[in-house]
Amino acid sequence: MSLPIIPIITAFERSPDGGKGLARDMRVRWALEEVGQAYEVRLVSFAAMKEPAHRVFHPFGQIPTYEEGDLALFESGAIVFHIAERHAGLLPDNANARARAITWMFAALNTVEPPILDLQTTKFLEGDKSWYEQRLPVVQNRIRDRLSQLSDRLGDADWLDGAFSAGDLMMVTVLLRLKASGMLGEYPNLAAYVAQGEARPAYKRAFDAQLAVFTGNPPTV
Ligand code: GTB
Repeated sequence: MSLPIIPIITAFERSPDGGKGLARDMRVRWALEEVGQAYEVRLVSFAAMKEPAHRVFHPFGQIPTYEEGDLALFESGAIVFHIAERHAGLLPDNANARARAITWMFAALNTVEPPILDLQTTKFLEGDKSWYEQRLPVVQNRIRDRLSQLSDRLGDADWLDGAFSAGDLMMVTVLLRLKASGMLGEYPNLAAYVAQGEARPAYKRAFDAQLAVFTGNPPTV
């Protein structure tokens, strides 16, 4: 009888967000918690991330990574998709509904996240540029376009397409990066959508686990 494989993920040894759950290991932790899969975490420093030992797992020297026996993955979207494919609970059984949930995962990563990342880049890396004050509202309005479209589609539904899915998990984690900006508050249904995601027990367990990296002694491997 073979022992069950416990996946190992990587996360920041010291996340720049101070434990707010904004780094991308959070979406992987959340997915694992949703499906009830135990996992271990290997914490890596910024320096270690760039070393060959980590680049074997992540060619771009980043977190998160995912190891499961002889399978090694990187890219949070691919990792969450893998978890959702291998376990029940994050993708519907119906083939069309499943395809739509996967579509929402891609929409979160390819359509909604890029302008949000642009805002972070603008704020944190371009604040000293002469054109910063002109660029900031342009970037913010690109986000508002996406939020407004997403808000229209969500309407008063709880989730994007029926039951909670990996598409919602991904979208909520992407939108959470806007929390500090106050922009989510301009779209009450999106703010409620995100709050509903955060209220899920699996989200809370994942959040607490990453916060423990800052406040206590997280389990390490
Ligand atoms: N496309 C990849 C994925 O989805 O997995 C992107 C991975 C990525 O950007 N990883 C970041 C990283 O390793 C951490 S999550 N950065 C280190 C490096 O590139 O050297 C991005 C992130 C970082 C910090 C905050 N924060 O402080 O709030 C939030 C998100």
